[in-house]
Amino acid sequence: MRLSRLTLDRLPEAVKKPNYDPAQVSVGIVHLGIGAFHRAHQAVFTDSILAEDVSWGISGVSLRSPDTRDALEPQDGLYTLKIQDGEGEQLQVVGSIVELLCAPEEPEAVLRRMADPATRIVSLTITEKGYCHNPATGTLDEAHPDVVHDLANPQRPRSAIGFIVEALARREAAGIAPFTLLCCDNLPSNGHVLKRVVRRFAELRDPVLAALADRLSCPSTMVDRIVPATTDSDREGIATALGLEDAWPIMTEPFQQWVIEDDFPRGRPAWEKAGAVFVDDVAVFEMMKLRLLNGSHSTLAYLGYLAGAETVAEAMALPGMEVLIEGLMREEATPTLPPLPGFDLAAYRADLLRRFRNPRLRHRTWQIAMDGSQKLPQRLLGTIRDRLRAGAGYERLALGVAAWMRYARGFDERGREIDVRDPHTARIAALVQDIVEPEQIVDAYLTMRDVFDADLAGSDPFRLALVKALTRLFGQGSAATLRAYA
Ligand code: CS2
Repeated sequence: MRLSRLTLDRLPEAVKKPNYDPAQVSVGIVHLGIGAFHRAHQAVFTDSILAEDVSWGISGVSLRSPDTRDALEPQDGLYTLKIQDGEGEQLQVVGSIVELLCAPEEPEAVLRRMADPATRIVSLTITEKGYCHNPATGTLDEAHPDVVHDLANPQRPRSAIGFIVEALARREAAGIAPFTLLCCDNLPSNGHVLKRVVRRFAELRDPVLAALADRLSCPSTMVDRIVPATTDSDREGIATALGLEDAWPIMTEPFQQWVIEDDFPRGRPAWEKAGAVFVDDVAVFEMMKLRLLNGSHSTLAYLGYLAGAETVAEAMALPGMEVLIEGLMREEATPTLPPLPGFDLAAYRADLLRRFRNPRLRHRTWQIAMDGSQKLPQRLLGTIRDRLRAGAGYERLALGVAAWMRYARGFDERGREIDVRDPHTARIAALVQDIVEPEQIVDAYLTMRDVFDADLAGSDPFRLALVKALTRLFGQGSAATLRAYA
């Protein structure tokens, strides 16, 4: 038997259920990128407030595969969230997603839903590469195949940006005010980045649309919750605990954080009642999270993977790793952050180390290692640029970047091929696969101007720091390099 509205009352007592009738919920939000992260984060905040206002249900859109729709539709959108750490676990069934759409198969249905007057917010978790932007500059990549496609076929878009601009055009034509665009991806000033790429795309389509894009509200947000990909053994465990099948449960940690700029002209759910924090300016929080959490995560992932650690917790247990990560955060990244009055950064860092050690989450280093070309600029390179300007050290950050260079080259320390997932896998392989000298590898990577801007690429000290770190990684391997920090 399957989890669904009909079987909700069969759930064991200990499982938290929606405190509203999911059948009464109507769509107020269209979410693009209905992956695990959204379902452990924004969908859960929304679930908490639906009892007070059923008009904020979510229409969840996949921009690529039909998998999520096909898994959740037979369950009326319901799914289980398993929240766990060393201290225990809690199961919760979430009911805020009331419609599932797959954009490539039903683009008209998606556009109709986005253009519907009841849709007041369009939110996004489409990952860094979904923005079709140049990660080093944050501007639209006008040569991106999806951008080129969507400009040529504006009514049959593929990219999130193409859908947004077409939906805005339809709303304008029908006299319906625009929705608020809510970016929930790990990008610095994510609302600004989104607005910039949407505006540029609109301008390339039609200058009238550019004026419309200028008036859009795109609050920035900082989102945080660690959400590993679901495995088959997770599914089995949930089926046993519920006594019902759930085709796609989500695993996560107790910690959750959402900091949002309060700029929602068409209204918004009272997410603050579920713990979200509304502020005037999110930039500082975003920078803190990207540089401390995500910068550490990427460093852990590349070094950990190379040293044979399958999960983040295993990587944290490698001799020297925790000392390295702690030092990276405290000595190298923290001094680059703007002041955060009243915020205890030392406690935040200690909490991050504890979260990385979470023994119950099997968060694969390989998962975090994906899309490095899109992640490194805001996670490590911006921090390094600030350290260079300040004449300060950045050895651990450089080691993280060098570990990416070693990893993305495509072979592990035993010469086995790595399944490198990155929009630029082929380009990176062509650049560096046949080179063995660390100096030449570094120089080849530094030609990637969409990752390393001209300043960084032209910096001799930076280049030398990378060569030094990469030489250590090739010469001694990752585990021995880490041990030197122990
Ligand atoms: C991770 C993030 O996969 C990754 O790159 O660093 O998804 C991380 O788990 C989240 O940002 C935590 O909020």
